[in-house]
Amino acid sequence: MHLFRLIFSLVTTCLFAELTYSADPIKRPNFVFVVSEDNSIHYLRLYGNKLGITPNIEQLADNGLTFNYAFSGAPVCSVARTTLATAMHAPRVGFQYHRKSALATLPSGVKPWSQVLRENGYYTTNNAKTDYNFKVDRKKAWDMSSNKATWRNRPNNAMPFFHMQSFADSHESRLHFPLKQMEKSTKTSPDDVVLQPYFPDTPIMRYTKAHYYDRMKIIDSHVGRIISQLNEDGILEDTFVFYFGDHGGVMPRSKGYAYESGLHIPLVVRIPENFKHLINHKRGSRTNGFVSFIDFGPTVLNLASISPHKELDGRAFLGKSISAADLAKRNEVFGHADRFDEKFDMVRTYRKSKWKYIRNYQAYYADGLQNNYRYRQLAYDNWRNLYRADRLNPVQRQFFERRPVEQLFNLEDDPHEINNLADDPNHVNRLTEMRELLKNKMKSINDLSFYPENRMVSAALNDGVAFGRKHEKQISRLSELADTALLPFDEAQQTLTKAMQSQGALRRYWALKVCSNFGNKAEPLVLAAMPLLKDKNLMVRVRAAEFLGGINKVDPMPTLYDVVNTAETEQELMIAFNTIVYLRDQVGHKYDPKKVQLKFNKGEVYRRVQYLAGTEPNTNY
Ligand SMILES: [Ca+2]
Repeated sequence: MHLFRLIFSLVTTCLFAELTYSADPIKRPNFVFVVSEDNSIHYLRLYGNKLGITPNIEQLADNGLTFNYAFSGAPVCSVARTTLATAMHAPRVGFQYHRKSALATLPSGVKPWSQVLRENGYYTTNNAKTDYNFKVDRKKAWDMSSNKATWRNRPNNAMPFFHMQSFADSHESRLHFPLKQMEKSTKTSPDDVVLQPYFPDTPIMRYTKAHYYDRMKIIDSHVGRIISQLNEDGILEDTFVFYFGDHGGVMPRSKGYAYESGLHIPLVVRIPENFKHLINHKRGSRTNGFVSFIDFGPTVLNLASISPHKELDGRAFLGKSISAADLAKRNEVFGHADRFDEKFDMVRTYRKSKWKYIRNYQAYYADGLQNNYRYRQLAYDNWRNLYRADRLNPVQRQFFERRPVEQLFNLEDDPHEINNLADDPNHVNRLTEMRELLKNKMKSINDLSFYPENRMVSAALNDGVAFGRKHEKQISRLSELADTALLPFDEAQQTLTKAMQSQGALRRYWALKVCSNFGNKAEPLVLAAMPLLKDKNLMVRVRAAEFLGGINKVDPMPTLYDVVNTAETEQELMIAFNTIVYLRDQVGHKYDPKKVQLKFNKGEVYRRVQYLAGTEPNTNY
């Protein structure tokens, strides 16, 4: 009997080995992504911040390549993670809103690249966060996606794998502590932290930052544990380990904002001994080459010798045919920020080397506009209270005031993006260059944010890329109209007047947004805008009320009550309520909740309703 078992076992082992060999004749590397939530480079010693002591990540860097300039594309989870999973720019496909109010379908033939790996013989696992803004069959994208997923479950040890592991110990929610928490001391001393210059120097700010450094130490211990597991399994030197943050964060003015604090993430790639021939960098080195989340998928596919789909936006930054010198030459990156929960924005950024250009399409909304989730962090509340008490200097006040339509920063001199050079005559040429670079990028992707979210959801999400191509001219014309905000007002006036009288609702809509960007300067257009308070298109009415109420020419609320009582979709209601909060909090109009009876009152809409009624549960006190 024993002999039989032995023979059976030998036969099956040989057979199995034979099958494995024929299915996978070339040994291919494994990949592990270790992802920490919500942290920018600003919390790591590896990036020059001495309180960010993370020895395991540093050891990874000693055995790998550190990217001085890695970016997440968007400064928030679902948009960034969707960009990572698809290798496509979110506003090109229709997954730029967080959280999504509807899921986008990927263009025909495009799959999440984890699925492509899987179809090419990889065992693929995700533990566990997905947060995708597109339709996906998770059973096809991953062999396992849950908090039990691990490479250790693969059917045989010869099978190459891709494992993605997310850690939430550095997530924003970890800073949603009550005031009482500050009685407990932090490992990092609050006295030692250096606050960003736009923060008031308060005990809450200092404690929050010290506490976050402590959270990063926990992340570091998780990184160490993953490395130990790979070592125990004898596969560390067969595995590329990528450590990175899923986007920046997470003190105020980082997560949710397209500043470097929201976009500039740490990235270290450990180079395994057995595959170092694929990499043109020495272990322990650093690169200045710019890489972004769209590039991660193509990079993994390249290292696994798989060709990416031609629709993907990213390009590989490691692997055969990519030299260290070529990578170092990459110095441009595109960023975007749209709606975050119930708070709307449309910001596009372009960075080239040390120059950062920001285009605020709704510059009249202050960065600090209410977002219930953000304001659960005491530091936000603390900052806003001091603003209201008029106890801040101009740099600290900016967060709560309207923004310039365009901003230009020299990040080498001004890493915190507080000294806007867009109006500086010495930088006219640079401004023009950066403006063109961004404009070309946005045109090349047919940016779908030129449609209000309700329109995008109803018309574009079946295939955003195809929709964008079909409507390329319309998007381009809307972009030109939006850019009249960059002209002196008297040069823009005629175009805006004409657009307000256009048959096209989108032109009327954008003309009014541009007027809001001009603010009081657009007073000569008040009469032309008045009839649009009764426009047949609800969203045009919202923008008319926003412009005219924004400069105190009308009481905008009756128009807005009428809109929210008529609107039927979540997207229309979210847009209208965002305007209501802006007009109430920032401009000072009175809002009466009793005038409102909604057909839809859930999710993000409900958050606004709660906030406006003063019943938003504040967990802090
Ligand atoms: Ca996140």
